[in-house]
Amino acid sequence: MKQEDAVNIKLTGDLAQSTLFSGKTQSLRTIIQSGDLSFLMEAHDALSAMIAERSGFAGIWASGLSIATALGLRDANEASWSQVVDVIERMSDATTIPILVDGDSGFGNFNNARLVARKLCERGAAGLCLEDKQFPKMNSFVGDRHPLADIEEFCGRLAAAKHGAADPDFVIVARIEALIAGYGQDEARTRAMAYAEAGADAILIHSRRPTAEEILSFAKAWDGRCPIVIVPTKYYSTPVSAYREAGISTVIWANHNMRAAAAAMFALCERVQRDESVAGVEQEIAPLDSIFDLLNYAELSEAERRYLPARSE
Ligand code: SPV
Ligand code: MG
Repeated sequence: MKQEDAVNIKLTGDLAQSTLFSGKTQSLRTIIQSGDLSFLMEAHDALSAMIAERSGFAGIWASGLSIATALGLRDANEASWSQVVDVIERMSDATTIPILVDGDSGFGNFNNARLVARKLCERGAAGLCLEDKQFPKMNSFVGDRHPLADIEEFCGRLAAAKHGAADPDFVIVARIEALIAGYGQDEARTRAMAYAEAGADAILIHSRRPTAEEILSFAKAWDGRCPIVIVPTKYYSTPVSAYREAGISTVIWANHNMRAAAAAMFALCERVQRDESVAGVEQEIAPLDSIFDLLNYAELSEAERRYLPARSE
């Protein structure tokens, strides 16, 4: 084989897998920009990502909280950016729908943010969400110390992330933590306008109130210069029709696969430990065939027929 052909084959293989040619960045852009309310489902590893896709979700939220938890770490930047990138690569390789990655506050300053954006884009992510906090961040539902980043400095972080990704369609979402940190609507709006100006493709406005009131007031006053994304974790009982009416673009169900898995594993381990038997749980867990189906073992059998020499034994 000529060296040129070898290079071509390698390029075809690698780049066909990369986000640049997978259409995932354009798909995420379409989801976020569409006039209909869209939903992103949380996933934290390849298995949960595959299940989200199989269930019909058009896109995935790679939750920082859930990924950290699955790694046995706290959502306080204990996971390094390269650990997160490795998880995202597995999730992306295992699915065809776009992944918006929770990039916390960007793992440092503009330089860290652009490095993370570049690597995430290379490894199959469709977009990156950066929150306007300082490094190290703390989960927005834990404690009251959530120091915000300086607006101008954070605008630089957003712009650097946007320029860092090789794919111009890579989506950058700017997350506003002003309401979480105890500032009012004015501060949230000032920040949202600055971040849209800096090139954010959407604004994520976060709240930890038990009702959607402050999110809906923000949406009402917003001039629509870019789409709004929300995370109804604490205000979970508001019907999504309220978000449609408010012109919100995208809802993120942010940690529910991780919490469902934890609840199921707690219950199962407790029962098996108590009963000293798995007989009672067999009917309640995923049949092995459904796992083999999800992972497409049939394709491997087909490939064996194609590539393995037939043997007589
Ligand atoms: C996450 O899922 O990690 C988020 C959303 O950032 S939240 O935990 O609700 O802040
Ligand atoms: Mg997070």
